[in-house]
Amino acid sequence: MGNVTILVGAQWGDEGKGKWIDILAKDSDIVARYQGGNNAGHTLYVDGEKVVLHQIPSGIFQDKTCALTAGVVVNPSQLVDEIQKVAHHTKLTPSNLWLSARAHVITPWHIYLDGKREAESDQPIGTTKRGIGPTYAEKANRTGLRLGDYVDEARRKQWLEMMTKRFPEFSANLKNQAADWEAFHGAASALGPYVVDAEAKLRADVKAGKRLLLEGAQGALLDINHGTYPFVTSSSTAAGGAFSSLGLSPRYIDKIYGVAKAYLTRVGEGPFPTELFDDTGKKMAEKGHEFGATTGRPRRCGWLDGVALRYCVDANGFDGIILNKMDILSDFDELKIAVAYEHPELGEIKDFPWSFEVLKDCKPIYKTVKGWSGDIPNSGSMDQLPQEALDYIKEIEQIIDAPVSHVGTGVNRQDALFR
Ligand code: 2SA
Ligand code: GDP
Ligand code: MG
Repeated sequence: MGNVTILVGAQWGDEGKGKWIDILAKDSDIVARYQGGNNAGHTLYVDGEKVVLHQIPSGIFQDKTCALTAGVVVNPSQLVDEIQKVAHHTKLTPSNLWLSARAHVITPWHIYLDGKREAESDQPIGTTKRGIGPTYAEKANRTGLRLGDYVDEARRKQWLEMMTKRFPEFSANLKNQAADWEAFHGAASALGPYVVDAEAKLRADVKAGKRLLLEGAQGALLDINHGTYPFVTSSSTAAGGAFSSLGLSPRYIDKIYGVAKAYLTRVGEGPFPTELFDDTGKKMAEKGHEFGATTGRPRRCGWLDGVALRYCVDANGFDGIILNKMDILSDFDELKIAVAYEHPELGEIKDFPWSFEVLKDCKPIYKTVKGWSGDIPNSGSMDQLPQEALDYIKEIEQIIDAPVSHVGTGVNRQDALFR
């Protein structure tokens, strides 16, 4: 049996990964992020205080060693701010925070390009405008700036000179966003001591038997290869992406968990067959406080999509689904789960389509179950749930062909039910 556990968002992000990483980190030695950047917003409550983490792994409040590996993109000045933000709880030092020298760096230029593309495109993606896409594009183009080079002043300057030669707009950007560039340069000396060969350190520890927990960001439906392209993020969010980012053999895997909301949300553009535009959708958004944890944008809400979730189970090999925010579904007369789609030309579709052009015209075919009223128990065993909630879970398990292993019942680390 391996000693690496992966926790992946099983929908379009914001399933509650932060809270669950905090819970699962208790039984881990190291927690690592393997993709994404400060587009992520992972919310947890520590002693009643709300903390939103964007780059630091959510295991930090269990005092675990934290790492960002090669597949992550890093906003340096924002990371320095975040290290300061958590300092009153956990002091991060080079011994408990490892930043991969191979991770690519987000610069003010990439943030500018992200905003420009969104503004000029006739099909905007609804990005977080954190420069994520342009930074990964630069990486794929083999002209990116890696963290190991960024913290070396001479190599950082060399990269800037190369960019100035390549892009006439680059010099203007250096001037127009002088304050951002100043913060960018200013963070290099602060981050320098944390930048290491994180992958080599992780490999050594995993081989020595330490338990590693991998924290996915965004969600499997936003995966660059397997998500609802082009309405996706620019990284490999799914379980398969984790090992490539780590430079570790997949043979070390133990468990893969998928976190899913008991309903569904999406922030940004792109098709969402079970989206609700009525009072039921509004009720979910209000009760669930569905606003982006990074941008504050309202999240779109709808019923659980069993077709999409079954696809994610299949594409990630989840051992268990963590069904989160179950408390939000109390006091709905009935609950719906999409079991298939109806397409105007293709008829009934049971498998999640690869094309967003098809997905956008799909109407859900629902299975309706009875809801429950009143609060559900906060902690303990899943058996204590009202019969209707147990029936809802059973129905989901049958539709997605995977077990629900945990249930989320509130924002705190103790708000969790176990099988
Ligand atoms: P980007 O910025 O290039 O990664 O955007 C591409 C798409 O990916 C979506 N995306 C997200 N979806 C859900 N949650 C994310 N994090 C924040 C949160 C979002 C926020 O925790 O709430 O605050 O708005 C996240 N990050 C990226 C994005 O909406 C695009 O659809
Ligand atoms: P992440 O990106 O997957 O970590 O999720 P976000 O932090 O973006 O969004 C999840 C939101 O749901 C946060 O505001 C959490 O505090 C909240 N949350 C997490 N788990 C639960 C739960 O079981 N019940 C309720 N009501 N809220 C939860
Ligand atoms: Mg989030």
